[in-house]
This record gives sequence, structure tokens and C-alpha cells, in this order.
Amino acid sequence: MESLSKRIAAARAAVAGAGSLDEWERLRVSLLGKSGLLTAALKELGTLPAGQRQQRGAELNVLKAELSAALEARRAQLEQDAALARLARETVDVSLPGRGAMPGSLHPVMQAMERICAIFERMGYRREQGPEIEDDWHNFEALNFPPHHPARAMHDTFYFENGELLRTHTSPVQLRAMRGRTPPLRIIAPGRVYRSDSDQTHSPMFHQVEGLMVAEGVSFADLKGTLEAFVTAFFGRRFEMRFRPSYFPFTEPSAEVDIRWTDAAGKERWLEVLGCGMVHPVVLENGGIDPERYTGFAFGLGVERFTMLRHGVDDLRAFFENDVRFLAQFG
Ligand code: 2U9
Repeated sequence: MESLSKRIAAARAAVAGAGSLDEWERLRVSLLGKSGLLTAALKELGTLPAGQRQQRGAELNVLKAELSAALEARRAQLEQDAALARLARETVDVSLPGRGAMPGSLHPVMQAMERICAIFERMGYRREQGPEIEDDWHNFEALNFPPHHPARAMHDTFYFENGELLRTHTSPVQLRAMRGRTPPLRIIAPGRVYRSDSDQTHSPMFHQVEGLMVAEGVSFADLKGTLEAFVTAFFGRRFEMRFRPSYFPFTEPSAEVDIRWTDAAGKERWLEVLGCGMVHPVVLENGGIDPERYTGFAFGLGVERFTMLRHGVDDLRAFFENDVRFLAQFG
């Protein structure tokens, strides 16, 4: 018993001095494990005479409880030390410069579309939307493109097998709006349109904004004043403007609008930016509006083109490549 006491006193000192959880585990096994010091002493109880067995057993149990408590206390301490060491290792130096965030922003074409619509909304126009998959009647026939008419060739159309098509302009939106309402109306129709065409200045999907005003006594002079006010508001300055006779099936008379533009090299030239005209009587009728009583004007523009002019971008494809280095310049 005496030598056991000495060995236990030594074990206690070792437990108190255990420097790591690994060392602690080796000690626990050597004391309380299957062939540990105390386990062996307890096993030996069976060899003692019955008279001594009970007292010795009680003493050993007290020692075992004391050792367990000492082991437990040391383990708690070692774990706490380890946790504190990890916290110290993982501290963040808040004085280091950050990596920098990359906030997203509206695509430049969408920004221009918003700008265009907001200008017309201030003039009393209401935004309308419609389906991108259309039927022949809404996209062509009702807009005075007769079947097999050469004007249809102006739009390289994507057709579905069932005869439906991807709208080639947002005009069907205004047509649907006319059919559901009575004049006076002012409608602005922004949206995606599709034409089978792709090069430096054409994309198979692009964005249009079209406008329509119908009321009693609307004239070409109203159209000119509206588009001059719009161009001035969009670019933030006045331009010399030219309304050049043109042809669209859905307007008569029709015009293309040029502005006097100074290019990057400082050279002045006329630049086409809009199409417009007085709504054809046949189109008013198809929209359920009496052409004897009402007149209207309409116009259309390509949003990518306006975005390119506003920012001096010379290749349309930059808007569809989604290179963040390009897009981040418009944040
Ligand atoms: C209805 C009646 C008339 C819309 C118009 C244009 C002229 C026009 C082009 C500009 C460049 C399309 O993006 S572009 O290729 N648009 O020139 N659009 S008048 O006329 C309408 C629309 C709807 C019911």
C-alpha cells in the first residue's frame, strides 16, 4: 500500500504537469485504463484475506475518485488553454486593407432604357408591356404589312413551326393597348425584339422603345416637338435635327430623324437616331379607333444605339459579352 501511495502521489504530480492533451491521454490510460495502475490494484483485491479486502477496497475507491477528479480538472484546463491559443492564432488584423467589394449595377442598356422611359413618363406617357412571342396578325398584318408584301423583308423574322414568331418590334404592344382603351392615349413600349441579323451593328436580340400618341387633332408638328424635347432631354443638350421622308407600312407620312453629330475625330455629320410618322388610318382602324375622328403619331428607336452614342461605345457586341471590366465602367 505504501509503495502504491508513492506511485499515486507521483502520478498526481504528473497529471498536474501534463503539457498536452496527448500526454494527458497517455497518463489516463496508464492509471485508469484496462491495465492501468489502479485497475491492477483493484484486481489484486481478490487475492487478499477477506478481513482486509473491504478496507483496502474502500481506500482504493477513494484514490480512484481523487485521481479521476485530478485528471478531469487537468483536461478542462488543457482544453481551455488550447481554445485560448486557437483564438489568439485566429485574431483578425482589422487594420489590414480590405479585398474590396464588386457591387453590381444595372446594365448600361437597361440604364438607357430607364432614362428614355422616364423622359416620356414626365410627358404623360404610360409604360406598356406585351408578349415576346407574337402571332402574324399583331406583328405584321394589323400594322399594315400585307401578306407577301416586300416590307416584311425589312424584318428578318424568327418563326416557330406553328406559325407564331418572335416579335420583330414592340409595335404589337401599342396595337394591343389601342384595342383595350379609348383616346386620348400616350403609350411608351420598351422591350426586347428579335431579328435574324448579326454583325458589328446588329444583334439578333436588341431593345426598342416605341411610343404612340392618339387624340383628336394630333399633328406632325406635335411629333416634331415631342422628339426634339426627347433628344434634348436624353443627351442633355440641343441638336440640329432633320426629319427626312421615309417609308414604314404602319405610318403615313413617315420620317427618319437625323441629328447633327460631331464624331470622335471632330467631324460633323448627320446621324440617324429615330424613325417616326403619323399612324396609318388602317392601323388606327385595326386598333379599334375611328380614323375619321382621331389622328396619332408614333416613333421607334433602338436602345443599344442610344446607349452607344451616349457613352461613345463603337461596337454593339460589347453590350452582349458581359465582360465585367467593360460593364463596371457604367456602375
Ligand atoms: C403602332 C403604330 C405605329 C412605331 C414606329 C418606327 C417608326 C421606327 C425603328 C427605329 C430603329 C425600329 O429599332 S429600330 O430598328 N422604328 O422607325 N417605329 S414608327 O410605329 C407604330 C407602332 C405601333 C400601333
